[in-house]
Parts: sequence; structure tokens; C-alpha cells
Amino acid sequence: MDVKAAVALEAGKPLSIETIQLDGPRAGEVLVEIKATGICHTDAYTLSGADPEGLFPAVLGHEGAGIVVDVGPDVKSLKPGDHVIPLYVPECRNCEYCLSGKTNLCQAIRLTQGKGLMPDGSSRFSLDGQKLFHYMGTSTFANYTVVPEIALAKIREDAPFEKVCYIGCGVTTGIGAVINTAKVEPGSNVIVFGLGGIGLNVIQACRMVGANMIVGVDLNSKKQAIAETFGMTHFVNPKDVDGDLVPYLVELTKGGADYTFECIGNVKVMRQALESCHKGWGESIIIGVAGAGQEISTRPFQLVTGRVWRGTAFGGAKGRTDVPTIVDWYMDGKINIDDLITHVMPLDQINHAFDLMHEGESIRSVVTF
Ligand code: NAD
Ligand code: DAO
Ligand code: ZN
Repeated sequence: MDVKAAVALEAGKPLSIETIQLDGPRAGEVLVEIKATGICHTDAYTLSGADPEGLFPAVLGHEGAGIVVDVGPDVKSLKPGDHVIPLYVPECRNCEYCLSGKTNLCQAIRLTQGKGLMPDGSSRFSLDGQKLFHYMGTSTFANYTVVPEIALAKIREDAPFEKVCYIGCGVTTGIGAVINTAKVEPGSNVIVFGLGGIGLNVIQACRMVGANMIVGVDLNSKKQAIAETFGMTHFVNPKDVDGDLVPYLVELTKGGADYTFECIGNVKVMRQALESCHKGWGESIIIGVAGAGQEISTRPFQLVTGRVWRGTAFGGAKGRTDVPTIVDWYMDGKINIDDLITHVMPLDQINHAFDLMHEGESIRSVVTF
């Protein structure tokens, strides 16, 4: 079938709006009509060419929501008409990783997903006969996509696509990092580095679990107002701090934070986040994705004296199990998504969404189809 898509033809170039061809779903696969998709920093990272795993030409996008149109053979858990959120971390419930109970990093389709292909090693997308790569197993920058059954969370039908698409990445990543990865306790003091689409969700989850001080750090002071509405209690712009940031934050949190979150992807900030933790027990969670080849460093004595460094992917969430619950939280008014979606636009304006992100003008832009 012909579908409308924003195609990443080459690294470093704007997306190209094209009519492309999509083959129907094969065994274990599902055809989904995408109704809305968010644009995340990670799409920009891959499009820039900085992502060592980035493949071109490809259909990017990993933060979507839509409706099942057709299912391939052997699909049992979904049927046409079901509302779904595609998952870039699948949940097969059967692999060693899923069964471990220790991680959300299902490996059932990892190898082919990382190569931009469906589990049988082929692509469903093409443009005038040329193969296009899938992206993160989701490729939501198209009005129809094919996704493995194990990479789709079934959600309630009254949830608005243009809001809950954000649960496909940013919301779940930020909230999950607090609840699943750090397991922040009531009364904790936390520091959140980077008040963008991820960091603001970390902040709202910290408020939800009853954190005490919620310190936000950002170079852009325009983020202060919205972060305060989400629960930030103290704002620090590193440009306004005389001297080193770390001792300033340790002093502010009276000995260091119980938990810190790096939501930028900057290895220097990752070090500051670790070293702003409380001696003896503070934990720093890396969420940001750093540029290719970059490395983190600290003095090992920081860890010897009890600080802990962790990372999290998709907030440690098991998508098919946890995403429907987060949709319920939104529908029940427990979490705020509406105020984070600052721009909504049609697909042919998607490059403007990338401009807004780079200019620091948007929190989340959403494309509706
Ligand atoms: P964003 O661009 O919306 O937000 C980043 C914020 O950091 C901005 O407000 C910016 O002003 C601020 N900032 C930049 N440099 C800074 C510095 N040196 N000190 C303080 N503040 C600084 O990005 P986002 O969408 O929130 O994504 C954040 C990171 O999370 C990205 O690296 C993204 O790739 C990553 N990410 C990770 C996962 C995961 O599962 N681990 C999921 C989604 C996104
Ligand atoms: O299982 O080896 C693996 C990788 C799983 C993918 C995790 C990606 C999470 C970080 C990228 C940001 C996503 C938007
Ligand atoms: Zn699995």
C-alpha cells in the first residue's frame, strides 16, 4: 500500500515528505495506522548522523499511537480496531531477559531491530523500489507502519492519540526512571539535570512519589516556569553559579542528593550528577544518550564512598505490561501530559518540530495524521 511518510534519506539533511510503499504484515507482525507521533531528541540524534547505529534511508519515529488495521499469521493478542502504542523496547515475556525479572531489555528481536529490519530480516518499507530501513522497530513518522506483535502495547480506546503517543517514550522514560530504576522514596532530595521532555517527566514523578527537594538544573532559564508547575522546588542555572556547580548543589541539598538524574546526554554533566550525590548512598541515574564514542569518568573513590551510577532505558518499563497503566494514570489525571505538548502540527511541517527542539522553544512537538 502507499503511505505518507517523513523519510530520513541522508544524515544531516531535513526529512523528506514522500509517498512510500508498505508491504503487509507477515507472521507475528501487525499493520498499525499511526494517528499521532511525538518528536524526541533521539530522532534528532539519529538524523544528525551522530548515532553510530543510525541507518539511512530510513523511516524514523518511535513515539507513536494508533489503531491496528490488520494482523499477520500467528498474531494472537491483537485484532483490527485495537488501540496501540508501539514499543522500541519490546516485551516477549519469553526470552531469558524477560524471564529474569531483572530488566526490561527484552532481546527477542534485538538483532534485527538494531539492523533496521523486521524479525525475519527484511524491510516492509520501500521508496520507488529502494529498500528503506525501519527505526527502533517502530517507524512512527508514517501514517501506516508494520510492528512486531511483541512490540505493541494495547491501550484503552478513550485515550487521545495526540496525547498518549508521548507515553511511547518521554513520559514512560522519565516516570519509569524515578519509579522503576531509582525507586525514589518519599522525603528524598533529588536533582534533575536537563529540564526538557524527559527531565520534566522525572520532576512530575518525583513529586508524585513525595520527594522533598526537587532541584532542577538547566542552562536555559526559560525552563524554570514550566518546571515549577511540574513540582520543581529549586532552580539552578549553572551560568549563575560562582565557582563549581557540584559543591554548590551539595551545599543546597545539605550533603548531596539522594538521587540525581542526567536528562541531557552530556558526559560532563553525568559526572556532575554523580558527584552531586550524597556520600554513602546517593544514586545517579543516566537517562541521556551521549554522542558516539564519548566516555564517562570520575574518581573511583566517588563509588568507593557509596555513590552509585546507574542507567535506564525506557525507564525500566516493560512496555506491554506498564504502558497501559501509565495511560490510565493520564486518563485519571494523575500525570500531566497536556502542558508538555507545546506544539501540534501536520506531517509536512515535521522539520519545523526539529527546529523548535534545537532552538529550545518546544518541550514536545506532536505530529497528527
Ligand atoms: P531536550 O532537548 O528536550 O532537553 C534537554 C535539556 O537540557 C534542555 O532544556 C537544555 O536546555 C538542557 N541542557 C543542555 N545542556 C545542558 C547543560 N550542560 N547543563 C544543563 N542543562 C543543559 O531533550 P529530551 O527530549 O528531554 O532528551 C534528553 C536526553 O534523553 C537525550 O539525550 C535523549 O536522547 C535521551 N533519551 C533517553 C531515553 C532512555 O531511554 N534512556 C529515552 C528518551 C530520550
Ligand atoms: O537491548 O541492547 C538493547 C538496546 C535496547 C534499546 C534501548 C534504547 C534506549 C535508549 C535510547 C533512547 C530511546 C529513545
Ligand atoms: Zn523478551
